[in-house]
Amino acid sequence: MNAGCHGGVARAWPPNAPRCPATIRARNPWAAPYTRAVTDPVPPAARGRFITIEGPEGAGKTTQAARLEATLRDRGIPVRGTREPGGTALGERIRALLLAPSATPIDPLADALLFNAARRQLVEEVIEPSLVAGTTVICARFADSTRAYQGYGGGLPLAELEALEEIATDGLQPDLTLLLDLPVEIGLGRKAPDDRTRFETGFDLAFHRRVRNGFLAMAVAEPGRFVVVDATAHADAVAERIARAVGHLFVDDRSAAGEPNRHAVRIHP
Ligand code: ATM
Repeated sequence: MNAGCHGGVARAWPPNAPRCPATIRARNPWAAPYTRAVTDPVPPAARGRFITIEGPEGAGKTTQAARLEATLRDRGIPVRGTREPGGTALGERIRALLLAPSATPIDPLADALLFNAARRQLVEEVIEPSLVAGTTVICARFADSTRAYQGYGGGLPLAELEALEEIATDGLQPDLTLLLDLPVEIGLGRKAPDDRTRFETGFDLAFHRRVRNGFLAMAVAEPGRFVVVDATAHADAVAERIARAVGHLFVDDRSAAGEPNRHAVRIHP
């Protein structure tokens, strides 16, 4: 036995397991250390973490997603940022269709189907391959947005939306969802007039309040997945809160695996 590319504790590995690419450790610092001979079968990269950022309009999701991505990258964590709707060539085209003002009202189920079509392509093309390769994915909006907007906001039955979501995502769930919460009047007030989409021009305040309350209801229902962050705070304070929550995600993971918490220090934004 020699240390190979992974110094640390020796451990048995199944004989037919795939070989470890030499770059695994460099690409994924969370990959478990172990000792092996160069000919030993080695584990695939640990799966990346899937983090989503949700919330009403004007909560600062794009800014905070970019800050978190930079923070994790600085810590040596392989990370990929993306967004919904969008993130793929098809998704960006669907996004343009969805956000453009419409002369006639668009049925909430038509909206939900289009959001899920974009989601399907994003999961298949970007999210799942990244996670499998050991890359953490940060996605600004995901399936909770469909529940909030088309479900709580638009009145579609949640069970119907969950069935669509299951088909579109193959049951993929975020490891952590950061809900950037703020009163809708403040969020909508932050939007520049030339940045308003169909969702600001075509839906009233009551709709956006139902959306916000929907997000909060989901957070209450799934406290293990959601962390609610006060998005009225200064952007630096929001980033600090997010970094704390994300740090816990990695620390808990390492601890659960019985691994030394090499990265169990605070992740500074
Ligand atoms: P962003 O501008 O936050 O990227 O989102 C575009 C809009 O799409 C957003 N509008 N507002 N207000 C919320 C809306 N949306 C849905 O209605 N359902 C969804 O599933 C998603 C992902 C977004």
